[in-house]
Amino acid sequence: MPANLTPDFLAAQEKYREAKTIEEKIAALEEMYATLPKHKGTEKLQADIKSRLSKLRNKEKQEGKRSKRYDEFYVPRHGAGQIALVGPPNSGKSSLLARLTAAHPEIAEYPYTTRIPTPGMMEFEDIMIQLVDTPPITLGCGDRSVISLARNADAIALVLDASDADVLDHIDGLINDMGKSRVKLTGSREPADIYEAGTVSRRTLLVANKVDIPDAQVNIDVLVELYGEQFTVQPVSAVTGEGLEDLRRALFDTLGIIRVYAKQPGKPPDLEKPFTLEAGSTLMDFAAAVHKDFVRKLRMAKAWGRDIPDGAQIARDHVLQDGYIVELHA
Ligand SMILES: Nc1nc2c(ncn2[C@@H]2O[C@H](COP(=O)(O)OP(=O)(O)OP(=O)(O)O)[C@@H](O)[C@H]2O)c(=O)[nH]1
Ligand SMILES: [Mg+2]
Repeated sequence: MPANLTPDFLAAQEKYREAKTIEEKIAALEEMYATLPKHKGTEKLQADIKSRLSKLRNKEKQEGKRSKRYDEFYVPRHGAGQIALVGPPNSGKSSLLARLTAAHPEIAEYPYTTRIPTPGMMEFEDIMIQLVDTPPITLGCGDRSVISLARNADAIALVLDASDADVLDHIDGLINDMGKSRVKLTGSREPADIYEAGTVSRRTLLVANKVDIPDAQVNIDVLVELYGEQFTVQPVSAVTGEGLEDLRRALFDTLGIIRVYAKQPGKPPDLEKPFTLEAGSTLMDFAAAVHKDFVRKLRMAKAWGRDIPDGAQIARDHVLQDGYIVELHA
């Protein structure tokens, strides 16, 4: 590996590693190529990037030729994160999307109403989170297109009809079907790490909908008993609105992100538009998000947050918390 790779290149390489879709991979490789110093020492790397790019472009063309259904199941990510609402027929996925966002999905008392994914933006305090309503998953049939959408999302909300006597079969079946397609559902308390080669983990929230129906509470008690250790179970009613505000926060928590507010020296902080970072991010991750030049130029930083004295100077590897205000000095 040539020693003189620039921070821009390394940042693009990191993007490539994290890229989930072909489009994201191509964009990251193009950026890697553009930021790679072109000299004899990097010739092999240049060739390697070019060959990966051409393979991915071919693959993109091939997939473009597939049916329209494929495209309809790719939902570009917007806002601070994307959460797929997944579940059995009639559990209330579309009703929840309609309640939490400005989207107008079709809602009906018969099953299999939703045919294609429908996105909507949910406000949570000062950020927007994208929710994607999906067609129902029929147990055992492992609908590949919904599962691959869930795999591409940042997190998953399993929407269950808590009043349904078969709710336990549904959750077992969903976890099983996802597992067969190599998507491991993890609770919000576990690290969302790669589980094993070829398998991705996705943080998952269990949404127990229809709590307004009298039979629901007994089932929720059993759900909490069996799955409450691993997953957060959020009771809600899309009809009465009970639990909806708690659901917004639970969805935010499931994403595993923090909000950090930038402050320029001598000016008040920008409390309107936080940066969103993965939980566990450090000062340097924040600096890179504000501007790539800060990765090289940062001299020191002051911060305000619940676990530190006001304006404390923090180290480069200091782990930031949700709500931090950070002042970077170049
Ligand atoms: N009582 C009650 N009914 C609900 C609730 N949420 C949804 N429903 C009803 O359940 C039925 C199905 O709702 P949808 O939102 O279409 O369910 P879905 O999961 O999107 O259904 P598919 O698209 O077929 O998978 C509709 O008749 C809704 O009015 C709820 O919290 N309480
Ligand atoms: Mg629906």
